[in-house]
Amino acid sequence: MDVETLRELARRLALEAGALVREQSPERVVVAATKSSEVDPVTAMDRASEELLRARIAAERPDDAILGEEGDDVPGTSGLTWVLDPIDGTVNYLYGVASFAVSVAVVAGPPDPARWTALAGCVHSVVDGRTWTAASGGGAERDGRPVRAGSPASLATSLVGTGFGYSPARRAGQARVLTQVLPRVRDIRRLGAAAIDLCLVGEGALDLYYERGLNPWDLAAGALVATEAGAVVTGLRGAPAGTAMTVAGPAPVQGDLVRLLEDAGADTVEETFTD
Ligand code: LIP
Repeated sequence: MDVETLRELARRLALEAGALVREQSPERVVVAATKSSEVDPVTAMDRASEELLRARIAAERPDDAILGEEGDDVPGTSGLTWVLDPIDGTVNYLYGVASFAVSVAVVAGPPDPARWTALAGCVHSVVDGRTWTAASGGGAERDGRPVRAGSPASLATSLVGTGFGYSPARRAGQARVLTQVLPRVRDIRRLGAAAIDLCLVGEGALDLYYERGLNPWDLAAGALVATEAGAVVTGLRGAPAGTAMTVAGPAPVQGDLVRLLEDAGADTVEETFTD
């Protein structure tokens, strides 16, 4: 199956799951369970969205593997893995803040951002319908129109997206890093959904984005959109993007932010935080 066919399948799956979330969410969304901390929620619609995605992939791509945020890994024999975030930005969804998305990507190789080759992906913003897609070597689009990353003149004039983890110790460290970043950039935006943040870098609506602690499903599709739109997406100290750190943006300012984050120790921040 060629990458453009995979792009269209990812788009179709993301739009169907997005319609499910839009049309079947309760008036008042409640927490079904929590995960890494009491502020890391999962809702019934997270689970329903992922169940739909898994059922469609099992039917249409039965030999492919699945790595999803809310369910068990499914092994495959095709060498391809579907990487699913059924609702990226779950806290926004829980509170009714409009920035959350369904993220669907398909990768070749091991289900590890450091070692996979992303082939195609889709990020579908559930509330307003914006739909970003990308295919390896085929470019990135929003709603069928090509997108390109911006070209900020400098780090000091760059609008930078970021996010924070769910543990007080991690957040204390991230706050310390933020004191190093904020004075050196135009401004910060914390929009709450990594997949959308990465797509906004791809269309120049954010100049840069960085976050420590992303899961593979948070970044799989959005990183491909940003990359295919001409941005660079890496970790720190020569590492690929991944859980330790993800930094996205156009060269050369992406490199300037990488160096700033390296100097701030942003890939190892953990603080002892006591109330
Ligand atoms: C979220 C990310 C966000 C990050 C949150 C959380 P989820 O993903 O998209 O950027 O800051 O901590 O990881 O949990 O809503 O799928």
